Amino acid sequence: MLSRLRGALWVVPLLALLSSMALAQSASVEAPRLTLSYGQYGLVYQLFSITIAAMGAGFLFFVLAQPNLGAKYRPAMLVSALVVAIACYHYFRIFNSWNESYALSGEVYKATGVPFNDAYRYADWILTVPLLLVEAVAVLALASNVSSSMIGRLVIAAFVMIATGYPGEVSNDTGTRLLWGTISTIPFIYIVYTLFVELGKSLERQPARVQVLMRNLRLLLFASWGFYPIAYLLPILLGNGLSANGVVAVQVGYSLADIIAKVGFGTLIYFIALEKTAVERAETGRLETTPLASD
Ligand code: RET
Repeated sequence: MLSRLRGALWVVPLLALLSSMALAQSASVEAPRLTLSYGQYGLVYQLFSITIAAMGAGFLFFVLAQPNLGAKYRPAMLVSALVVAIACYHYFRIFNSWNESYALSGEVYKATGVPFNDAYRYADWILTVPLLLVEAVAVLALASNVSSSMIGRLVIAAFVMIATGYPGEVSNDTGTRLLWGTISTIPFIYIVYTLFVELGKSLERQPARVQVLMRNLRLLLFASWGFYPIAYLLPILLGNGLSANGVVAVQVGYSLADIIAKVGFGTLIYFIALEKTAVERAETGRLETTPLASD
């Protein structure tokens, strides 16, 4: 029953995906025609380009480095590879959408009228955040007996967080942005709190060197996840309504956070798995040599 329910869970991201696409089409048409300076436009352009490169490089690394790990840690690397592959694709779309939305006119970039599509980012999150959560819980589960029902609760919370964040993201009204942002923060706090507590608990059971890496993982997780709501708030902090600075700041914030949360997180998981593989190989080596030593 539970497994059938979990199987059906995949309908949720699909629905969320479709509704977010539909929303994007209706909402972003009303976006104000902004003018960006050469520097503002270029900063986002270069950053999107670097993000595509980072996701592509991450993909190659996760695929190629996978054989270094013990068999039980390899699926986690495949999840990392999948996450950055999905992100790489979406950043291509985001990059193209940015290019279509502004055109050089004299010394500035003027909005062309083609709306910049925020839905690519949210579509990316709706697919990658559950995968990252599954990966985080898988790392915990290898260390402690974390119940798999936790994955279900975290994934549902992630859907709610992203789906409720979207209407605020595409709104030019400060009140609407704040309202949806606040609602979205409730499941966000639930996810962050649960991961913090569980990561803390599993720390005690780790070998010393793995403990250091797990502490770094916890830090990286909170630093990167905490960045998203801050980036979301930047347009409000930088002035009323949607301003050129606000648009640039939000894209810079999300892109940097995405690189850390996807490539950085996957890389740390790799080093944790590598360390654990070494510890386990040393242990089995010892087990295998003990009978010989007593002969
Ligand atoms: C939103 C809306 C405003 C409130 C909050 C948000 C949180 C977003 C987060 C996104 C995480 C994305 C990750 C992607 C990696 O692949 C939706 C911006 C709290 C936490 C980790």
